[in-house]
Amino acid sequence: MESVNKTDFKPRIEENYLKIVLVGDSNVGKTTLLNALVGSGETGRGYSVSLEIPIEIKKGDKKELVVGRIYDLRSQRYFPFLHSLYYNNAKGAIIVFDITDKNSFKSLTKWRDIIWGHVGNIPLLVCGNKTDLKNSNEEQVFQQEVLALIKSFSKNRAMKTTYIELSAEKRIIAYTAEKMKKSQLKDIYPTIDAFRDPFVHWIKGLAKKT
Ligand SMILES: Nc1nc2c(ncn2[C@@H]2O[C@H](COP(=O)(O)OP(=O)(O)OP(=O)(O)O)[C@@H](O)[C@H]2O)c(=O)[nH]1
Ligand SMILES: [Mg+2]
Repeated sequence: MESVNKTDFKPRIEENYLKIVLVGDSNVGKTTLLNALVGSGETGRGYSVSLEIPIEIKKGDKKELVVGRIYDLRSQRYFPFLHSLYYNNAKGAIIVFDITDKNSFKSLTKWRDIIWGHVGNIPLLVCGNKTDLKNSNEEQVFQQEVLALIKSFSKNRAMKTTYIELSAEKRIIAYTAEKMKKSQLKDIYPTIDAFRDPFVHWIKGLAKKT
């Protein structure tokens, strides 16, 4: 008896896109981060490029396919006038700074204000990049400073601001503020999938919230 249409019994899958904007001062490594999440190669051409990270989440008894789409402006310094369009409809934002560049750390508050000014208080993921240069640079930003600032960002917010310290160039995750499984707490993530893990985790949180 194969007459029943089996697809009727599959869980309903809905496709949603979550727009995530990537911001931060020039030269902090935003494009390098996007490329690291892709694994290799080009993410596209034009003034803005995007990367899609599909994830599956459960809402009640229903499964949903959610696609996190991370946008990067190519050399944003040339396109400041695009900002309003760029932020339109964003559901989350990744703010990158360079742990060896204090000014880029000081800019975090500016970026938060720009984002929240355009689209309201969407969740933020802060990335401290270039952790591979930590030991060779005395000007570095200390983790306690970052965590204190992030805590202040998280006050009275539905979703806490998260912190990840990483090297986009070497594809290393050095620290995540989120509690993760023990197997994921190694200093060096050997594969692309593992490098993506904390990002996927954050996007899942975003998807559940929206
Ligand atoms: N050592 C080290 N260098 C990095 C890392 N990530 C990026 N860089 C370098 O930093 C420079 C800037 O990187 P980009 O990814 O172009 O920076 P961006 O934020 O996209 O810059 P704009 O597009 O101009 O805003 C490049 O020379 C990268 O090779 C990292 O994790 N470690
Ligand atoms: Mg760039």
